[in-house]
Amino acid sequence: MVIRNGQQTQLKGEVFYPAPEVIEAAHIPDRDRVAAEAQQNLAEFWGKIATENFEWYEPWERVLDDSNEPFYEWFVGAKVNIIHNALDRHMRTETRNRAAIIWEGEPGDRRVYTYQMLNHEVSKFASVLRALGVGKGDRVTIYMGRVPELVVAMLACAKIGAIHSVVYGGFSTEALLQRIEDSHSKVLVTQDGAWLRGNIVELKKIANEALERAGTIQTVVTVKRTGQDVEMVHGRDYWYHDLMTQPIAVASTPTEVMDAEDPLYILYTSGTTGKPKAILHTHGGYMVGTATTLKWVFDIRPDDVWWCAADPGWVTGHSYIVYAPLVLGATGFIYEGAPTYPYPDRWWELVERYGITILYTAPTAIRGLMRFGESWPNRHDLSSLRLLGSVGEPINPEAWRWYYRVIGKERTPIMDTWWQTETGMFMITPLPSMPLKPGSATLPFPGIDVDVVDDEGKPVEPNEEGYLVIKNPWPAMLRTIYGDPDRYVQQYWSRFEEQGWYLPGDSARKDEDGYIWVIGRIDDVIKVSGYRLGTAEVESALVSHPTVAEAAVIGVPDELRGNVIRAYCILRQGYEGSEKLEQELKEHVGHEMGPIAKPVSIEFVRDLPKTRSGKIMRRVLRARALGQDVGDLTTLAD
Ligand code: 6R9
Repeated sequence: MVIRNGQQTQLKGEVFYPAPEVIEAAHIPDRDRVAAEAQQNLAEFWGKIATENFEWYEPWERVLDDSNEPFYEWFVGAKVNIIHNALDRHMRTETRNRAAIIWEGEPGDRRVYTYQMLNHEVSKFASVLRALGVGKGDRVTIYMGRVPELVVAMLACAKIGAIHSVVYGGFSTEALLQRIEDSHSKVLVTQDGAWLRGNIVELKKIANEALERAGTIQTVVTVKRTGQDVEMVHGRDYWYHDLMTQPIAVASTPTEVMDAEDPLYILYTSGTTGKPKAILHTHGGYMVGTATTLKWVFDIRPDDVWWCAADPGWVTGHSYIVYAPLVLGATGFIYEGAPTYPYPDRWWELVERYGITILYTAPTAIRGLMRFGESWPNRHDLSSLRLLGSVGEPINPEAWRWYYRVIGKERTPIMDTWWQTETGMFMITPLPSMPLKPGSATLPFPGIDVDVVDDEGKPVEPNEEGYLVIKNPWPAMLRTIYGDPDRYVQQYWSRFEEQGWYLPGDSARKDEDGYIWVIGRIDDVIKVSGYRLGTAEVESALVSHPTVAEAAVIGVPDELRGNVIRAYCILRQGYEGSEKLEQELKEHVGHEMGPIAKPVSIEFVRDLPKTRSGKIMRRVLRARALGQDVGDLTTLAD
């Protein structure tokens, strides 16, 4: 039984009610009250939050400018730098001596950075970047594993007003090259290698390969991590530790005063067609949106040890490993390696050793750990945990229940947060005091107006599937696609142009209690182990092989990884499909794109189903692969 809007309501379906202690202990506002406030006056709602919780060099003239929609602007006219809030201001309080980052490497080495130490390192690297000619608005590509220097590099860019573009360390040559070229980055920050399951991922070697073909990079800074010999190009390549001991590394580097709407970073993500899109986020609104959502949803307190187990190279890491926790002055934990290395209890050992209080991860990781059974987590004292979280794809109820029972010991609510690279912050999510339904991300965050609608934009009946739409702007929203504003409008705002709604590209259901159940992507985006990939990228990697004339890929459901990729290839004349070629093509995709993009199977075909205008009908391939009815084929060409 819960009280909502002053009335007692019995929710339908499988419901988990939070224990009274959880509700009482939570330092968070009452959801219904704040949601009502936000609904009454959105600008006032965010304006009040922005005033009370953040420091601005100069105040804004307007909280929200919607005069040029969909190019919304937030905190217009304000001067700020997210680094001032994430580091500088903490130097004046006792937060200075608190651990900002507790880190453990895969081989078991450990480091702790207090806020003071992190600020010192960031300031020095910021001055190194300046000395290398990086200025406000310049792009810096960062291609690294999960090491503290990755966080330092991001923060150092932000401090001097440069725009970072982090490329996930699991990506490979072609993916890195494309992202460097598209962003016209001047400087690349990388590392010799990253540890993964006891092996070295040779990041510098991959970077060298990409740089043979990329013209814009003038300087490469390499962090020494794994220690093997790497090729350094004279006059272009420097070691991080060398630069940081030079006189150019000055600790008193000032933080650049930025406009609230100045770019903070770009992050490439996969879209419907073509090459990945550079999603642009800004200093002011992004800071307000990410820190507020983290504070309310995970109820972060000074004595917490927050572990967001995502990779910093994806948006989850940007928002909730790097920026929001630091802005809140929280202590975050980062682990470098694989969850099951060397044994399947590595994560649980870490929870115990560091007294992790909140764990935030992806369903695919939970399913992966679940496979090894309960005895591994049961060997460890997990009683420090008080909240759990999930992100990246819908969580299947079975994994939810296991996470809740085996890891959370039926004490810790699970925050299933729906959001995207584009939204920057949690959009549909419970707060710890809310009743939960396994598999549902529950209700929109206060101030977010979400609905599920049909083709015409009419709300669908309860439990019917429809388009998920967001009806109003929010502070951490993407501002544009960097370098391609038309595509920004086309991609996100054209489907329901008349209504002015944002289209996330997901389908969903809303149940009779208003709880939202996200079903999955309605476009050509595939989520493999929670990682977002585009069919077009994998297809172009396949076609870049000399034997392949044409390729189509689809995502099919997989128990462990959520989805896996299946590919269909038409070979060039003179080539025959074989097991050997299939293997070679998989390796090729791995080499070009990265291991996560490798198809599980490749079928050699003579033809692909296409519309008369030549678009591949992946829906038909998917239906066939799943043994389902292929549906309406009237648009099929042949
Ligand atoms: C944060 C992140 C975004 C897409 C999104 C949706 C899926 C993310 C989810 C979820 C169901 C959740 N997604 N969280 N689906 N429940 N809690 O994952 O960003 O990589 O841009 O992916 O991920 O399909 O549209 P991103």
